[in-house]
Amino acid sequence: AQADIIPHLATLTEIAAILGGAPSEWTIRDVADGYINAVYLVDGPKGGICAKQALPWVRYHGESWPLAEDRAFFEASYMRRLDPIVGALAPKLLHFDPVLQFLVIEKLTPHIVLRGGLIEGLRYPKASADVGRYVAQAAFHTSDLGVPFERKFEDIGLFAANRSLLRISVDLIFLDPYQETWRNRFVPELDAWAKAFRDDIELKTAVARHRSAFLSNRQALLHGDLHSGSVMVTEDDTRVIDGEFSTFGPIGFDLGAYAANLILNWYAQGGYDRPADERDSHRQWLLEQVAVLWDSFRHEFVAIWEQNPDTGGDLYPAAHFSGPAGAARLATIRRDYVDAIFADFVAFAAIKMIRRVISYAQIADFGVIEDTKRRAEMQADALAFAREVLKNPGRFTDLGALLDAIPRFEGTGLD
Ligand code: SR1
Ligand code: MG
Repeated sequence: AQADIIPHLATLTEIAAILGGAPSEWTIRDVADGYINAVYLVDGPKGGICAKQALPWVRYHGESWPLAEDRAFFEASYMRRLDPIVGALAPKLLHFDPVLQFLVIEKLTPHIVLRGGLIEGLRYPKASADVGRYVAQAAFHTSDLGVPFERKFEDIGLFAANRSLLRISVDLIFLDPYQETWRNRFVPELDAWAKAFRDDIELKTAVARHRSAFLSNRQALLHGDLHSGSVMVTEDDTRVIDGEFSTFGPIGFDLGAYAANLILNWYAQGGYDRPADERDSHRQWLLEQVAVLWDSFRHEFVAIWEQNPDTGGDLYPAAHFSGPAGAARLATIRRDYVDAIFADFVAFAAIKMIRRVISYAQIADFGVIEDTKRRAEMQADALAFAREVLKNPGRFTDLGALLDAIPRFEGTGLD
Protein backbone atom coordinates (compact mmCIF):
# COMPACT_ATOMS: atom_id res chain seq x y z
CA ALA A 1 0.00 0.00 0.00
CA GLN A 2 1.06 3.62 -0.52
CA ALA A 3 1.66 4.08 3.23
CA ASP A 4 4.24 1.25 3.21
CA ILE A 5 6.34 2.60 0.34
CA ILE A 6 8.39 5.27 2.11
CA PRO A 7 9.27 3.05 5.13
CA HIS A 8 10.27 0.32 2.70
CA LEU A 9 12.41 2.64 0.55
CA ALA A 10 14.14 3.83 3.73
CA THR A 11 15.53 0.28 4.14
CA LEU A 12 17.15 0.39 0.68
CA THR A 13 20.50 2.13 1.08
CA GLU A 14 21.07 3.00 -2.59
CA ILE A 15 17.55 4.35 -3.08
CA ALA A 16 17.70 6.34 0.15
CA ALA A 17 20.93 7.91 -1.10
CA ILE A 18 19.26 8.97 -4.35
CA LEU A 19 16.40 10.62 -2.44
CA GLY A 20 18.70 12.21 0.15
CA GLY A 21 17.76 13.67 3.53
CA ALA A 22 15.57 11.79 5.99
CA PRO A 23 12.49 9.69 5.09
CA SER A 24 10.33 12.23 6.92
CA GLU A 25 11.33 14.71 4.18
CA TRP A 26 10.24 12.43 1.33
CA THR A 27 6.94 12.97 -0.46
CA ILE A 28 4.93 10.41 -2.42
CA ARG A 29 2.42 10.89 -5.25
CA ASP A 30 0.16 8.30 -6.85
CA VAL A 31 0.69 8.73 -10.61
CA ALA A 32 -0.83 5.50 -11.94
CA ASP A 33 -2.54 6.13 -15.26
CA GLY A 34 -2.25 2.69 -16.82
CA TYR A 35 -4.71 -0.12 -16.26
CA ILE A 36 -2.88 -2.68 -14.20
CA ASN A 37 -0.20 -1.51 -11.74
CA ALA A 38 0.24 0.87 -8.81
CA VAL A 39 2.79 3.60 -9.65
CA TYR A 40 4.18 6.31 -7.37
CA LEU A 41 6.70 9.09 -7.66
CA VAL A 42 8.77 9.63 -4.53
CA ASP A 43 10.83 12.80 -4.12
CA GLY A 44 13.45 13.69 -1.56
CA PRO A 45 15.69 16.72 -1.02
CA LYS A 46 18.29 15.31 -3.44
CA GLY A 47 16.34 13.46 -6.11
CA GLY A 48 13.40 11.30 -7.03
CA ILE A 49 12.49 7.75 -8.03
CA CYS A 50 9.53 5.95 -9.56
CA ALA A 51 8.11 3.03 -7.52
CA LYS A 52 5.90 0.47 -9.19
CA GLN A 53 4.09 -2.46 -7.61
CA ALA A 54 2.10 -5.30 -9.13
CA LEU A 55 -1.06 -5.88 -7.09
CA PRO A 56 -2.76 -9.30 -7.22
CA TRP A 57 -5.50 -7.80 -9.40
CA VAL A 58 -6.01 -5.38 -12.29
CA ARG A 59 -5.67 -1.99 -10.52
CA TYR A 60 -8.21 -0.14 -12.66
CA HIS A 61 -10.84 -2.88 -12.42
CA GLY A 62 -10.41 -3.97 -8.82
CA GLU A 63 -10.17 -7.26 -6.94
CA SER A 64 -12.82 -8.94 -9.09
CA TRP A 65 -10.19 -9.27 -11.85
CA PRO A 66 -7.30 -11.20 -10.26
CA LEU A 67 -3.93 -11.01 -11.99
CA ALA A 68 -0.62 -12.75 -11.24
CA GLU A 69 1.83 -10.46 -9.45
CA ASP A 70 4.82 -11.98 -11.27
CA ARG A 71 4.28 -9.41 -14.02
CA ALA A 72 6.72 -7.18 -12.12
CA PHE A 73 9.36 -9.89 -12.47
CA PHE A 74 8.88 -9.90 -16.25
CA GLU A 75 9.08 -6.12 -16.42
CA ALA A 76 12.36 -6.25 -14.47
CA SER A 77 13.65 -9.09 -16.65
CA TYR A 78 12.78 -7.15 -19.80
CA MET A 79 14.53 -4.02 -18.55
CA ARG A 80 17.64 -6.01 -17.59
CA ARG A 81 17.73 -7.85 -20.91
CA LEU A 82 17.38 -4.68 -22.98
CA ASP A 83 19.43 -2.23 -20.94
CA PRO A 84 22.72 -3.09 -22.68
CA ILE A 85 20.97 -3.00 -26.07
CA VAL A 86 18.80 0.13 -26.01
CA GLY A 87 20.74 2.15 -23.41
CA ALA A 88 19.34 5.66 -22.95
CA LEU A 89 16.10 4.90 -24.81
CA ALA A 90 14.73 3.35 -21.59
CA PRO A 91 14.90 4.38 -17.93
CA LYS A 92 17.26 2.53 -15.58
CA LEU A 93 15.99 -0.19 -13.27
CA LEU A 94 17.35 0.69 -9.83
CA HIS A 95 15.91 -2.12 -7.71
CA PHE A 96 13.63 -5.14 -7.98
CA ASP A 97 12.18 -7.08 -5.06
CA PRO A 98 10.86 -10.48 -6.22
CA VAL A 99 8.93 -11.10 -2.98
CA LEU A 100 7.05 -7.81 -3.02
CA GLN A 101 6.98 -7.71 -6.86
CA PHE A 102 8.16 -4.15 -6.45
CA LEU A 103 10.31 -2.12 -8.84
CA VAL A 104 12.21 1.09 -8.31
CA ILE A 105 12.97 2.86 -11.58
CA GLU A 106 14.80 6.03 -12.52
CA LYS A 107 12.44 9.00 -12.30
CA LEU A 108 12.02 10.68 -15.65
CA THR A 109 11.72 14.42 -15.41
CA PRO A 110 10.43 16.64 -16.98
CA HIS A 111 9.06 13.92 -19.25
CA ILE A 112 5.36 13.42 -19.84
CA VAL A 113 3.45 10.47 -21.28
CA LEU A 114 3.36 10.82 -25.07
CA ARG A 115 -0.38 10.07 -25.27
CA GLY A 116 -1.16 13.13 -23.13
CA GLY A 117 0.99 15.33 -25.35
CA LEU A 118 -0.66 14.05 -28.52
CA ILE A 119 -4.12 14.76 -27.10
CA GLU A 120 -2.98 18.32 -26.37
CA GLY A 121 -1.79 18.67 -29.96
CA LEU A 122 1.86 18.89 -28.90
CA ARG A 123 4.71 17.68 -31.10
CA TYR A 124 7.67 15.62 -30.05
CA PRO A 125 10.17 15.80 -32.90
CA LYS A 126 12.31 12.85 -31.83
CA ALA A 127 9.79 10.41 -30.38
CA SER A 128 8.81 8.34 -33.41
CA ALA A 129 12.34 8.05 -34.81
CA ASP A 130 13.57 7.02 -31.35
CA VAL A 131 10.84 4.39 -31.00
CA GLY A 132 11.75 3.06 -34.45
CA ARG A 133 15.39 2.76 -33.36
CA TYR A 134 14.38 1.20 -30.06
CA VAL A 135 12.37 -1.52 -31.80
CA ALA A 136 15.14 -2.14 -34.34
CA GLN A 137 17.83 -2.54 -31.68
CA ALA A 138 15.72 -4.63 -29.31
CA ALA A 139 14.41 -6.85 -32.10
CA PHE A 140 17.67 -7.43 -33.93
CA HIS A 141 19.70 -8.31 -30.85
CA THR A 142 17.14 -10.75 -29.44
CA SER A 143 16.32 -12.49 -32.75
CA ASP A 144 18.00 -15.33 -34.65
CA LEU A 145 19.85 -12.61 -36.55
CA GLY A 146 21.53 -11.21 -33.47
CA VAL A 147 22.03 -14.12 -31.07
CA PRO A 148 22.75 -17.84 -31.37
CA PHE A 149 19.68 -20.01 -30.86
CA GLU A 150 20.86 -21.20 -27.46
CA ARG A 151 20.67 -17.63 -26.13
CA LYS A 152 17.39 -16.99 -27.87
CA PHE A 153 15.83 -20.16 -26.43
CA GLU A 154 17.03 -19.15 -22.96
CA ASP A 155 15.20 -15.84 -23.38
CA ILE A 156 12.14 -17.54 -24.85
CA GLY A 157 12.06 -19.91 -21.87
CA LEU A 158 12.09 -17.00 -19.46
CA PHE A 159 9.50 -14.82 -21.16
CA ALA A 160 7.23 -17.73 -22.13
CA ALA A 161 6.36 -17.92 -18.43
CA ASN A 162 4.72 -14.45 -18.69
CA ARG A 163 1.44 -16.22 -19.33
CA SER A 164 -0.99 -14.08 -17.34
CA LEU A 165 -0.25 -10.99 -19.36
CA LEU A 166 -0.13 -12.92 -22.61
CA ARG A 167 -3.66 -14.09 -21.79
CA ILE A 168 -4.73 -10.44 -21.43
CA SER A 169 -3.16 -9.62 -24.81
CA VAL A 170 -4.73 -12.60 -26.55
CA ASP A 171 -8.16 -11.84 -25.07
CA LEU A 172 -8.26 -8.04 -25.28
CA ILE A 173 -6.45 -7.62 -28.60
CA PHE A 174 -7.21 -10.70 -30.63
CA LEU A 175 -10.46 -12.28 -29.36
CA ASP A 176 -12.73 -9.88 -27.47
CA PRO A 177 -13.43 -7.39 -30.28
CA TYR A 178 -14.91 -10.26 -32.29
CA GLN A 179 -17.08 -11.85 -29.57
CA GLU A 180 -19.51 -10.85 -26.84
CA THR A 181 -17.84 -10.67 -23.42
CA TRP A 182 -18.34 -8.79 -20.14
CA ARG A 183 -14.98 -7.10 -20.74
CA ASN A 184 -15.99 -5.12 -23.83
CA ARG A 185 -16.80 -1.46 -23.14
CA PHE A 186 -17.60 0.36 -26.38
CA VAL A 187 -20.17 3.15 -26.42
CA PRO A 188 -23.75 2.06 -27.33
CA GLU A 189 -23.56 4.04 -30.59
CA LEU A 190 -21.08 1.40 -31.79
CA ASP A 191 -23.36 -1.60 -31.13
CA ALA A 192 -23.97 -2.10 -34.85
CA TRP A 193 -20.25 -1.91 -35.61
CA ALA A 194 -19.40 -4.44 -32.93
CA LYS A 195 -22.07 -6.78 -34.23
CA ALA A 196 -20.82 -6.36 -37.79
CA PHE A 197 -17.31 -7.27 -36.65
CA ARG A 198 -18.58 -10.33 -34.76
CA ASP A 199 -20.38 -11.45 -37.94
CA ASP A 200 -17.56 -10.75 -40.39
CA ILE A 201 -15.98 -14.08 -41.23
CA GLU A 202 -13.42 -12.55 -43.62
CA LEU A 203 -12.29 -10.08 -40.99
CA LYS A 204 -12.11 -12.76 -38.30
CA THR A 205 -10.10 -14.97 -40.64
CA ALA A 206 -7.58 -12.18 -41.23
CA VAL A 207 -7.32 -11.50 -37.50
CA ALA A 208 -6.92 -15.23 -36.79
CA ARG A 209 -4.01 -15.39 -39.22
CA HIS A 210 -2.22 -12.66 -37.29
CA ARG A 211 -3.24 -14.13 -33.93
CA SER A 212 -1.51 -17.29 -35.09
CA ALA A 213 1.63 -15.32 -36.00
CA PHE A 214 1.54 -13.51 -32.66
CA LEU A 215 1.48 -16.81 -30.79
CA SER A 216 3.74 -18.87 -33.05
CA ASN A 217 6.32 -16.60 -34.66
CA ARG A 218 8.86 -16.11 -31.90
CA GLN A 219 10.91 -13.74 -34.00
CA ALA A 220 12.25 -11.44 -31.27
CA LEU A 221 11.65 -10.16 -27.76
CA LEU A 222 8.75 -7.70 -27.88
CA HIS A 223 7.76 -4.95 -25.50
CA GLY A 224 4.25 -6.27 -26.02
CA ASP A 225 2.34 -3.05 -25.21
CA LEU A 226 4.17 -0.28 -27.05
CA HIS A 227 1.35 2.26 -27.32
CA SER A 228 1.72 6.01 -26.79
CA GLY A 229 1.10 5.52 -23.04
CA SER A 230 4.29 3.45 -22.84
CA VAL A 231 6.52 6.23 -24.15
CA MET A 232 7.69 9.17 -22.05
CA VAL A 233 8.97 12.22 -23.83
CA THR A 234 10.46 15.65 -23.76
CA GLU A 235 11.21 17.64 -26.90
CA ASP A 236 14.61 15.98 -27.14
CA ASP A 237 14.43 12.76 -25.12
CA THR A 238 12.39 9.57 -25.49
CA ARG A 239 12.11 6.64 -23.07
CA VAL A 240 10.16 3.43 -23.49
CA ILE A 241 8.57 2.26 -20.22
CA ASP A 242 6.22 -0.45 -18.92
CA GLY A 243 7.62 -3.69 -20.31
CA GLU A 244 5.42 -6.00 -18.24
CA PHE A 245 3.74 -7.44 -21.36
CA SER A 246 7.09 -8.55 -22.79
CA THR A 247 6.92 -11.74 -24.80
CA PHE A 248 8.48 -13.27 -27.91
CA GLY A 249 6.56 -12.54 -31.09
CA PRO A 250 6.64 -10.93 -34.56
CA ILE A 251 8.71 -7.74 -34.74
CA GLY A 252 5.89 -5.91 -36.55
CA PHE A 253 3.70 -6.18 -33.44
CA ASP A 254 5.50 -3.46 -31.45
CA LEU A 255 5.73 -1.19 -34.49
CA GLY A 256 2.04 -1.72 -35.21
CA ALA A 257 1.10 -0.87 -31.62
CA TYR A 258 2.86 2.47 -31.75
CA ALA A 259 1.56 3.39 -35.22
CA ALA A 260 -1.99 2.37 -34.24
CA ASN A 261 -1.97 4.90 -31.44
CA LEU A 262 -0.72 7.67 -33.73
CA ILE A 263 -3.49 6.85 -36.20
CA LEU A 264 -6.13 6.63 -33.46
CA ASN A 265 -5.03 10.05 -32.28
CA TRP A 266 -5.42 11.25 -35.89
CA TYR A 267 -9.08 10.15 -35.89
CA ALA A 268 -9.73 11.42 -32.35
CA GLN A 269 -8.51 14.91 -33.31
CA GLY A 270 -11.69 15.27 -35.38
CA GLY A 271 -13.72 15.27 -32.16
CA TYR A 272 -11.75 17.97 -30.32
CA ASP A 273 -12.84 21.60 -30.13
CA ARG A 274 -9.77 23.04 -31.78
CA PRO A 275 -9.39 25.41 -34.75
CA ALA A 276 -9.44 23.54 -38.06
CA ASP A 277 -6.02 24.78 -39.16
CA GLU A 278 -4.43 23.55 -35.89
CA ARG A 279 -6.21 20.20 -36.22
CA ASP A 280 -5.16 19.74 -39.84
CA SER A 281 -1.58 20.61 -39.17
CA HIS A 282 -1.40 18.23 -36.17
CA ARG A 283 -2.95 15.50 -38.26
CA GLN A 284 -0.43 16.05 -41.03
CA TRP A 285 2.36 15.78 -38.45
CA LEU A 286 0.87 12.53 -37.10
CA LEU A 287 0.86 10.96 -40.57
CA GLU A 288 4.48 12.04 -41.02
CA GLN A 289 5.34 10.37 -37.70
CA VAL A 290 4.00 7.01 -38.89
CA ALA A 291 6.41 7.30 -41.81
CA VAL A 292 9.22 8.46 -39.53
CA LEU A 293 8.66 5.44 -37.27
CA TRP A 294 8.84 2.97 -40.12
CA ASP A 295 11.76 4.65 -41.91
CA SER A 296 13.73 4.91 -38.68
CA PHE A 297 13.09 1.26 -37.83
CA ARG A 298 14.02 0.04 -41.31
CA HIS A 299 17.14 2.19 -41.53
CA GLU A 300 18.40 1.16 -38.09
CA PHE A 301 17.56 -2.53 -38.50
CA VAL A 302 19.31 -2.80 -41.90
CA ALA A 303 22.27 -0.74 -40.66
CA ILE A 304 22.80 -3.04 -37.66
CA TRP A 305 22.61 -6.05 -39.96
CA GLU A 306 25.03 -4.55 -42.50
CA GLN A 307 27.47 -3.47 -39.82
CA ASN A 308 27.46 -6.95 -38.30
CA PRO A 309 28.04 -9.30 -41.25
CA ASP A 310 28.71 -12.07 -38.74
CA THR A 311 25.65 -11.07 -36.85
CA GLY A 312 26.06 -13.41 -33.92
CA GLY A 313 22.94 -15.31 -34.95
CA ASP A 314 22.40 -18.52 -36.89
CA LEU A 315 20.25 -17.27 -39.77
CA TYR A 316 22.55 -15.87 -42.46
CA PRO A 317 26.26 -16.48 -41.71
CA ALA A 318 28.45 -14.13 -43.77
CA ALA A 319 30.57 -17.08 -44.94
CA HIS A 320 27.54 -18.50 -46.78
CA PHE A 321 27.15 -15.28 -48.76
CA SER A 322 30.68 -14.32 -49.76
CA GLY A 323 31.66 -12.59 -53.02
CA PRO A 324 29.54 -10.28 -55.20
CA ALA A 325 26.81 -12.88 -55.78
CA GLY A 326 26.56 -13.55 -52.06
CA ALA A 327 26.43 -9.84 -51.24
CA ALA A 328 23.68 -9.29 -53.81
CA ARG A 329 21.68 -12.22 -52.45
CA LEU A 330 22.10 -10.98 -48.89
CA ALA A 331 20.76 -7.60 -49.96
CA THR A 332 17.66 -9.34 -51.34
CA ILE A 333 17.31 -11.41 -48.18
CA ARG A 334 17.45 -8.27 -46.06
CA ARG A 335 14.86 -6.53 -48.23
CA ASP A 336 12.50 -9.53 -48.06
CA TYR A 337 12.98 -9.83 -44.30
CA VAL A 338 12.08 -6.17 -43.77
CA ASP A 339 9.19 -6.32 -46.27
CA ALA A 340 7.69 -9.18 -44.26
CA ILE A 341 7.97 -7.07 -41.09
CA PHE A 342 6.20 -4.24 -42.95
CA ALA A 343 3.24 -6.49 -43.78
CA ASP A 344 3.01 -7.55 -40.12
CA PHE A 345 3.39 -3.93 -38.98
CA VAL A 346 0.42 -2.79 -41.05
CA ALA A 347 -1.83 -5.67 -40.00
CA PHE A 348 -0.99 -5.44 -36.30
CA ALA A 349 -1.54 -1.67 -36.42
CA ALA A 350 -5.08 -2.30 -37.68
CA ILE A 351 -5.72 -5.01 -35.07
CA LYS A 352 -4.44 -2.74 -32.31
CA MET A 353 -6.70 0.08 -33.51
CA ILE A 354 -9.77 -2.13 -33.32
CA ARG A 355 -9.00 -3.37 -29.81
CA ARG A 356 -8.78 0.22 -28.48
CA VAL A 357 -12.29 0.95 -29.75
CA ILE A 358 -14.28 -2.22 -29.08
CA SER A 359 -12.43 -4.00 -26.26
CA TYR A 360 -11.78 -3.37 -22.53
CA ALA A 361 -8.91 -0.89 -22.47
CA GLN A 362 -10.28 2.30 -23.99
CA ILE A 363 -7.92 5.21 -24.61
CA ALA A 364 -8.03 8.80 -23.40
CA ASP A 365 -7.64 10.11 -26.98
CA PHE A 366 -11.31 9.20 -27.52
CA GLY A 367 -12.34 9.33 -23.86
CA VAL A 368 -11.84 13.09 -23.70
CA ILE A 369 -14.57 13.53 -26.35
CA GLU A 370 -17.49 13.78 -23.93
CA ASP A 371 -20.26 13.72 -26.54
CA THR A 372 -20.48 9.97 -27.11
CA LYS A 373 -22.19 10.34 -30.51
CA ARG A 374 -19.29 12.51 -31.68
CA ARG A 375 -16.80 10.11 -30.10
CA ALA A 376 -18.46 7.17 -31.84
CA GLU A 377 -18.24 8.97 -35.20
CA MET A 378 -14.46 9.25 -34.86
CA GLN A 379 -14.15 5.70 -33.56
CA ALA A 380 -16.28 4.30 -36.38
CA ASP A 381 -14.04 5.99 -38.96
CA ALA A 382 -11.03 4.35 -37.29
CA LEU A 383 -12.79 0.97 -37.37
CA ALA A 384 -13.67 1.39 -41.05
CA PHE A 385 -10.05 2.12 -41.92
CA ALA A 386 -8.70 -0.78 -39.83
CA ARG A 387 -11.19 -3.23 -41.33
CA GLU A 388 -10.19 -2.21 -44.84
CA VAL A 389 -6.50 -2.72 -44.03
CA LEU A 390 -7.14 -6.22 -42.69
CA LYS A 391 -9.49 -7.34 -45.45
CA ASN A 392 -7.51 -5.90 -48.35
CA PRO A 393 -3.84 -6.09 -47.37
CA GLY A 394 -2.79 -6.02 -51.03
CA ARG A 395 -3.83 -2.34 -51.16
CA PHE A 396 -1.44 -1.44 -48.34
CA THR A 397 1.90 -2.80 -49.38
CA ASP A 398 3.68 0.54 -49.10
CA LEU A 399 3.69 3.39 -46.66
CA GLY A 400 2.23 5.91 -49.10
CA ALA A 401 -0.86 3.79 -49.70
CA LEU A 402 -1.37 3.36 -45.97
CA LEU A 403 -1.04 7.05 -45.16
CA ASP A 404 -3.15 8.20 -48.12
CA ALA A 405 -6.01 5.96 -46.99
CA ILE A 406 -6.30 7.32 -43.43
CA PRO A 407 -8.00 10.66 -44.33
CA ARG A 408 -10.24 8.95 -46.87
CA PHE A 409 -12.12 7.18 -44.07
CA GLU A 410 -13.03 10.39 -42.27
CA GLY A 411 -16.80 10.72 -42.13
CA THR A 412 -17.46 7.25 -43.53
CA GLY A 413 -18.03 5.29 -40.33
CA LEU A 414 -21.26 6.19 -38.58
CA ASP A 415 -24.47 6.63 -40.59
C1 SR1 B 1 -6.59 -5.07 -18.12
S1 SR1 B 1 -5.19 -4.51 -18.86
C2 SR1 B 1 -5.66 -3.51 -20.13
C3 SR1 B 1 -4.60 -3.09 -21.05
O1 SR1 B 1 -3.72 -2.19 -20.46
C4 SR1 B 1 -2.42 -2.36 -20.96
O2 SR1 B 1 -1.88 -1.16 -21.42
C5 SR1 B 1 -2.53 -3.37 -22.06
O3 SR1 B 1 -2.73 -2.77 -23.30
C6 SR1 B 1 -3.72 -4.16 -21.64
O4 SR1 B 1 -4.31 -4.84 -22.71
MG1 MG C 1 1.28 -0.13 -19.50
